[in-house]
Amino acid sequence: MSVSLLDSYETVTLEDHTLEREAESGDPTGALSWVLSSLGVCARMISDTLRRARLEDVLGTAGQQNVQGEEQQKLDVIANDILVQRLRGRDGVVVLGSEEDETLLYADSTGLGQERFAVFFDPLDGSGNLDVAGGVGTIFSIYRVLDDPRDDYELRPGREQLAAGYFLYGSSTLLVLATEGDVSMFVLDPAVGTFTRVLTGIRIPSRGNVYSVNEANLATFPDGFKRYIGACRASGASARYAGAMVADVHRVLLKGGIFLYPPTAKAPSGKLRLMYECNPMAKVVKEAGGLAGTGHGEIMDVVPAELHQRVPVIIGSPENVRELLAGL
Ligand code: FDP
Repeated sequence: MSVSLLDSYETVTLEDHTLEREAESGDPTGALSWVLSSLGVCARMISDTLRRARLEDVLGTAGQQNVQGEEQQKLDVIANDILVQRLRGRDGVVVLGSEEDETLLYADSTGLGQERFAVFFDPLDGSGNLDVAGGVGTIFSIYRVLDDPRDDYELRPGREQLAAGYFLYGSSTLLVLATEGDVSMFVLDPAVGTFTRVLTGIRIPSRGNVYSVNEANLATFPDGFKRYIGACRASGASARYAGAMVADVHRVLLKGGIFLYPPTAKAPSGKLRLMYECNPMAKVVKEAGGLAGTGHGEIMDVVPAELHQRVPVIIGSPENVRELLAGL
């Protein structure tokens, strides 16, 4: 009897996966796969920088604020530079929108097979966790660009995202990627240097007993949110809050439950940003069978007015989200 070891080497990398999905969708140009592969390289560079941050003394503040008046960490700046430099030179990427940059950036690119993309990102979400080695992430959102974007690219609702997802730099580095009809998860294999697929066709549990919200703000939440959180407490649900949207939504995606950032006295329109935080997370959760709203409609239906727009967020298992919305 001959023994074959081939099965144990049968892995699907990020690049295999995206090429497969492009071929299935009747668009086998490989153009999107090229952009995602570039994001994968950025994430490997950011992950490596994070793991060495304490050793190389790149923790702490950069001594400047971003456009939204938030203190920038040195690592926010490094992660942003990595993404901007690599993506700007990537064939097909013509528009970039970052949390750390005031305005959209335009790149000269012809595009593979004339496919052109706009990429939005939060380079380092949850950067408040950096000094304590907590989970942080990179969130991204990709749109197809149809017209000549130079100087007047029009921001579009999340429903038009072609792909979206996040890298989570936790005990391992992983990627969750949402494309039309699929959510898959990849883990960075540090020995080989590839993102290897570990789950595909992810479905969020229809209900969960975890609620994830900064309860310190409870006193200034609108009444409907207060009542919902009171009901969660009374029902024996568990509270979990890492303080990084990526880490908190990732738990909800896999285990079920709800993640909230309601309007508060300090942030009357909510704190989290539509284009590079809420829309991509909404796409991930919705493609996995969950729901994502603002309290006044679906997140992905919001027509963006500006790059750094904020919205309230209610995201998670369908039964939990419906229960909250019913009481608003
Ligand atoms: P951070 O400011 O540390 O980058 O978008 C920003 C964010 O973190 C989210 O990742 C996180 O969910 C939220 O802010 C935490 O805000 P609070 O400290 O107000 O709870």
